Amino acid sequence: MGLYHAIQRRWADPEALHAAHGVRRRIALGGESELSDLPPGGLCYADLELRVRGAAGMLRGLGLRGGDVVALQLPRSLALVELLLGALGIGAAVLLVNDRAAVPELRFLVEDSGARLAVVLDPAAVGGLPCRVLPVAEVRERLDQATVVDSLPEPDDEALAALMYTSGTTGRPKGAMLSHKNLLATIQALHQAWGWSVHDHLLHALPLHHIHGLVVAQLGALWAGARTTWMSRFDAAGALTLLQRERCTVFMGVPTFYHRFLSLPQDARFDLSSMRLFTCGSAPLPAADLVAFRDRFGHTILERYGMTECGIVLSNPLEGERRPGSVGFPLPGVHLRIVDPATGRRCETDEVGEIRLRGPSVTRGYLGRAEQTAEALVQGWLHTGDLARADADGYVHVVGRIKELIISGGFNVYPGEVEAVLQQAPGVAEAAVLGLPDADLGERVVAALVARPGRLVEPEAVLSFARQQLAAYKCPREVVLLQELPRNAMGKVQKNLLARDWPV
Ligand code: MLC
Ligand code: AMP
Repeated sequence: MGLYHAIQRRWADPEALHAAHGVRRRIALGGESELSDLPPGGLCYADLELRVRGAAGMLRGLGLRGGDVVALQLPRSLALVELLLGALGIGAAVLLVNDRAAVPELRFLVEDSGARLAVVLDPAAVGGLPCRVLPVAEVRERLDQATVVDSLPEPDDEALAALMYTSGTTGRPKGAMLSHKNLLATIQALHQAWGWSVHDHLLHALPLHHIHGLVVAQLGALWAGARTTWMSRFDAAGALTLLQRERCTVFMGVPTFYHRFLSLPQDARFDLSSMRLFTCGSAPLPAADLVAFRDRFGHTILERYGMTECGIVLSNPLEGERRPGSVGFPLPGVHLRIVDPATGRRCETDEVGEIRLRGPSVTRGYLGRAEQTAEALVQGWLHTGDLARADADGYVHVVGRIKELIISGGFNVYPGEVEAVLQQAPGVAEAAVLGLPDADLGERVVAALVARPGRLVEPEAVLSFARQQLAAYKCPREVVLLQELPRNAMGKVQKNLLARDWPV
């Protein structure tokens, strides 16, 4: 089953969507498009489908075929959805790129993925790479003039649908290969578990280049035949105002979103009576925030756990207790083990071990990275690098990580990637990057630097160098200069000491 074909069949089948009059006349997408390419009242499903078939025609016209990779670096827009579904429709795979990625990040992704076509904001950024380049500025006109394709042969469900890049411990990101089947498994499991229906109305404020905003939120809503209202940049008061005004039913966020709701003045009041579901994930939601949100806004946030490599795999229940500090239970079809990472022994109740998973949503590996694939996937089990315990009722609680990962505002930051950049900054000999607790962002990125002998290091110069190389959320918020980094007997930098004594 191809992902677009499966979605399209649902739109065509009113029974499947429990809609007496069919879903096609309903509004699919509305709200703020950063390219201003949505009609004022939003776009209905029938029109969206026609446009996707136009995008398929345009992509074919540019020489794209099944199996090719298309890199899409577009801001939130109808064009992005058309190209995404059009590419899937012709059996091509998509690579979604942050529209605020730094130039070296974008170049790396386009090159590493072997993209045949790159739709990018600034064509100069990918100059010299062996792919066809289409500037975003030209996309709308091309899509509007495209010839609609009638017949789209269905890709195999094992075919590559998306390359989703996630960083590694040693610097460069690696592309998790997700098949049509992988993505469908997440979408279908959540459709059941979260009770999506054609009557739902999602307020969408997450970035569209990650599994959360793209698959869980956007494709989840399109699969359901629900309505989506877009918000281009999240702001807390604006989001609650929209939930109230648009009578939305579903909202999905990272913990920072909820922290910002709770930081609004106490006298800010919103009518959230239309809402049926607030979900949270991508980083740990403090139990206190779940409780405070319930007390103040009258809704119990449903926390769930996932990872690019496997989609969403654990979730608190829709009906029944949503336990604060817990990510709930495995979704149907997901096999979970919590094991002692050193021995592989299964942990007892309340004993902390690594989360290992297997199931239909789990990636087959990283593009062109056999070694890292073999480390992450052992006999079909995904080693997540996250630490958790299951309580006596089976609720899973994520308690930490084995992997060196900072999650800031719900975005993953790999210290190794940032250190590699900082070490090339003027005058810098060594860099250690770590995450410190932060009420708003969960964790904030900070760096300790050591200068080259006889060289002066200007923190401002280092930061502006980093800004050229890295997306803003990866750049350190604080920098300290040290004579040397604390190391253990093995020579390994003791980041725990840096964190304990910060600002060292
Ligand atoms: C924000 N920043 C970005 C960015 N969005 N930088 C590059 N690309 C983007 N898309 C930068 C801001 O410019 C700022 O840097 C810094 O991040 C911190 O942001 P802030 O100024 O404090 O706030 P804000 O810009 O409002 O961003 C906060 C946020 C954002 C919460 C809105 O972090 C966000 O959208 N987070 C969602 C992340 C997400 O969707 N993750 C899902 C991963 S999938 P500066 O220097 O300009 O101040 C996954 C699997 C799963 O994990 O389980 O879901
Ligand atoms: P990514 O690689 O961007 O998909 O991020 C996946 C990582 O986010 C996981 O390995 C976890 O560390 C983290 N994560 C996602 N959801 C949760 C959650 N609800 N609680 C704690 N950590 C989470």
